[in-house]
Amino acid sequence: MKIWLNGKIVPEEEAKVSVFDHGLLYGDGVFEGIRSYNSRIFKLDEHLERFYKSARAIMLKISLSLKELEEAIIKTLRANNLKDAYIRVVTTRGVGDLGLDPVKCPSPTIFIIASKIQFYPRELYGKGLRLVTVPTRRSDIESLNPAIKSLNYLNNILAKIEATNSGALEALMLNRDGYVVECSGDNIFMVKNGTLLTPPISVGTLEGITRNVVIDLAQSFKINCLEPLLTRYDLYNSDEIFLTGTAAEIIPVTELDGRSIKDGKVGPFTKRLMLGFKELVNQEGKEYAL
Ligand code: PXG
Repeated sequence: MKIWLNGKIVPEEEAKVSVFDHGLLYGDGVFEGIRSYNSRIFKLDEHLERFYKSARAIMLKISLSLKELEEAIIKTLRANNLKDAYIRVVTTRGVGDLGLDPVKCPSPTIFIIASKIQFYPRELYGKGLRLVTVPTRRSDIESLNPAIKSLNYLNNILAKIEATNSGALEALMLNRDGYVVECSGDNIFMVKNGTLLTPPISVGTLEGITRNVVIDLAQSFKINCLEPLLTRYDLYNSDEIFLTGTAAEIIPVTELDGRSIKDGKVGPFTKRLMLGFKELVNQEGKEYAL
C-alpha cells in the first residue's frame, strides 16, 4: 500500500509519524472518511468542506488548498490502483513538546490512506443489525462538539466497547438529557407511519454526509422527513430503523435492546432507500482516471 504523507507518496512501511506528534499524544487533529465507487469520489466537496470546517474549529491550518488536497487524494487512489476505495484524510497538530500547547507545534502533519473496508458483515444488510443502548453518553456540544470530526474518538470508542461487551456491533448513544443522538460511528433514522425521522443536529449529532444524502433521497421519493427530539421509546415503537455512514452506507436495524423492531424484518422504506443510495453512488461523484 502507498500512503500520501506530507506531500509525498511513500510505501506503507515508510509512512511514519513521530511519537511527539500531538495527534498521537492528545488526539489533536481532525479527519474525514470518504468513499469512491467505480472511479468516482462520492460527495467529495461535502467531505472536504467538513474537513476544513473541523480544522478551522480547532484552529489548525491546512497547508493545502482545496484543489491541492483533491489532487493529493486522486494521486493516492492512482498510486494504489483503486477504483473502489475507503479514503482516510487526516491532519494533526504535528510535532511539539510534551505539553498541550499547540502553539509549539509549527507544522501540521497531513496524510491520506486509500484502502478497502468492509464495515459490517455482508449478510447483515439483508437481515439487519442488533443494536444496544450504551451507558456512555455522547459528548456535550459545549464540551467537545461532535460536529468537529476530531481524532479524539474515545467517547465513541467507549460506546463501541460497551456494545461489544453486550454482543452487539453498534452502540446507540443518548445525550445528557436522554434523547437519542446517534451511534458510535453512524447516524440513526427511524420510520413511523410512512414518515422518516432522525435526531436533530442540535442534540449533538454529527451532520453525517450519508445522513444528508438520505434526507435528499427521501425528498426525491416524496417521503416526509422530520428531525424531532427522539427517545428510545420512539425507536422501540417504530416501524423501521436503519443507520447511515460513509463506511456502513445504509444498514438496517431489526433489534434494539432486545426488542425486535416491528416484525423483525427489513422494512420497505429501508429497502427503497438502500436501492436509491446504490444507484446514486454509481451515478454521482468526482470522476478520476487511474
Ligand atoms: N456519526 C459519527 C459519530 C461518525 O463518526 C457518522 C456519524 C457518519 O457520518 P458520514 O459523514 O460518514 O455519513 C460518523 C462517521 C468507525 C468510523 O470505524 C466511523 C466514522 C468515521 C471513521 C471511523 O466506526 N464515522
